[in-house]
Amino acid sequence: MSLEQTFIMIKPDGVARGLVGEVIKRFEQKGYYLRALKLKNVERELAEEHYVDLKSKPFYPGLVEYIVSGPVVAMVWEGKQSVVTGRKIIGATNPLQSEPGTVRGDFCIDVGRNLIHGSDAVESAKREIALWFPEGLSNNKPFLKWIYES
Ligand code: IDP
Ligand code: MG
Repeated sequence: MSLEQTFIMIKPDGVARGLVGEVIKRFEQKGYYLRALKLKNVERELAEEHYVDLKSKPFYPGLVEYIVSGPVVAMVWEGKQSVVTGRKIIGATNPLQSEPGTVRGDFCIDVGRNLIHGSDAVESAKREIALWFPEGLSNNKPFLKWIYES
């Protein structure tokens, strides 16, 4: 069985609004397991590197300001197809187009305050996890047999 990892970050608005538990709950109850978590004040260089692919976009400076504006919760969640399913749990980039039942669909309105980040592909997840967790991950696999058949 190949268990994918995805990088999920609760952005400063999500932390400030007290939605950390709500987000964690949704990933936990799906059956994914938490390999890493930290509350972090983000250095500007890290925010810039995280969103380096968007550097040419007009909203990039505002996006970097948003990410450094308060602590974020950075996490790694692991399980079958966690990248694509994580994106479904999160919802569309623009919260007004996110379905109800998704995190963004349920808890936010503006694209520039869309509460949460999730890796968009397995390769970007690897890059982001290495960037945010250079110290490596914990070894936490307590309940696999209750989630997977084999
Ligand atoms: P994603 O977070 O759904 O993967 P991306 O296109 O990778 O979306 O954009 C990264 C982040 O940049 C978004 O989550 C959002 O916070 C911000 N962003 C994207 N498009 C806009 C925009 O048009 N205006 C302001 N912020 C934007
Ligand atoms: Mg993205």
